[in-house]
Amino acid sequence: MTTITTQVAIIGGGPSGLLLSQLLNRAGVATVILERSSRERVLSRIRAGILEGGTVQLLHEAGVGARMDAEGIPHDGCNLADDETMVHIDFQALTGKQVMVYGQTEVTQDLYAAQDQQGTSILHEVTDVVISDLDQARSHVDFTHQGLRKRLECLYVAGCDGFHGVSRKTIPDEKRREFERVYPFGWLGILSETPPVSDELIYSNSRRGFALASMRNENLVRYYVQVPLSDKVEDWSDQRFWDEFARRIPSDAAERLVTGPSIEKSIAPLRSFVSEPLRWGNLFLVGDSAHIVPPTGAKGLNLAASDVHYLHGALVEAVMGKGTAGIDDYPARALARVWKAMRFSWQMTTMLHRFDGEDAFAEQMRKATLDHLAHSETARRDLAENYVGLPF
Ligand code: RFL
Ligand code: PHB
Repeated sequence: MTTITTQVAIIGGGPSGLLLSQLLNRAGVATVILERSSRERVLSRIRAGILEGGTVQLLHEAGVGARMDAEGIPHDGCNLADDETMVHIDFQALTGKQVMVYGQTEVTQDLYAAQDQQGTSILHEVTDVVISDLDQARSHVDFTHQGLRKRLECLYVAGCDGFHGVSRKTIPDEKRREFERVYPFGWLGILSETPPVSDELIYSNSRRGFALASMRNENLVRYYVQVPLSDKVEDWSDQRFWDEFARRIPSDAAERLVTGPSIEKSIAPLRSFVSEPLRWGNLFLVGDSAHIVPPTGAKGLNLAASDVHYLHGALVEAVMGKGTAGIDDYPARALARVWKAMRFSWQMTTMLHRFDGEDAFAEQMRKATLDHLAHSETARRDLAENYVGLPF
């Protein structure tokens, strides 16, 4: 069996794995990335759109900020609405901070380009990954690539393989504690080459259910509607989507709505999930492999970035023989931030969605929350502080 030696083996070539690898390489640490899908498939997934300031800064640190600076759109605020009210959350005035509209696809593409330049070995379409010897000085990752069984020998393993990956499951069941909330609805999202209905995002809690108007650039929109989990993409023609979306956003926005063919359409279930511990011997879980948030707070990709922030410097120190204090602290530092983003994402989800079978009390609570936001600068500042991202 071929054995490849490296310092840090990275399972998963999504944003977490690529960003961690890029930062480690720039600090002189060698990595190999194992990715289950082809590069084209990774780049075809349409996901996050909003980057916190801390994420933007970390991408600069990784040397991948140039295209983001040129093509990303800084946003100073967003809007929360119901059928009667629209509340503007002015991030800039309330916190002095902004967020950046720049798609996850673009971030991933920039990271692949940078990793190619570094000459990092990224093996695609890898299967049957088995992680072992995590309590030994040298750990191993066995896998199949191009029909051959191969072995990676390394000092540390980073589990960046998302919710369905193998890394988390390498930790024995009886040693893992999982916290989960599955929401009884999903988001149907479309991408369409049309101008945005509004300069800023609109999160709309209508009587017909939630809708979100987001964007990627001045001629590319990303719009979502809340749908029952039983719905299939095939149930939603473009016409049905546009009709429903127009009825769920504030009427003045609906009047400005420009429709067109969708170029992508998909349904994502909503879930809150945390798995502890984040460390098992020489294995560290990063990003969606350890935690999932519902997208209502735009936090998933940003949490992946904050995990990478905490871990990369700590791994550099450990690999360079400068001590293990950093990697020992990683789980506690990362989780403290993760749980606060969990709380915010859960609160935004509860505030903005209709739950099947809910009573009139739940509806009044949502109305009162929005009314409170409309009249209290303190409440708006609290929301803004969380939305732009708590400090790393
Ligand atoms: P990923 O992106 O899932 O990447 C994991 C990679 O690992 C590979 N993999 C394996 N490789 C080798 N061996 C195995 N056994 C493997 N199993 C899996 C996979 O092929 C994949 O390439 O996790 P990562 O890198 O941690 O990144 C996390 C983010 O992708 C995720 O948190 C965000 O997309 C969440 N999210 C949002 N986050 C934000 O910060 N802002 C947003 O506005 C936002 N909007 C969203 C979102 C997620 C959404 N969906 C579809 C869940 C909107 C949506 C609709
Ligand atoms: C997106 O643009 O895809 C997006 C924006 C904000 C969210 C979720 C998704 O909260």
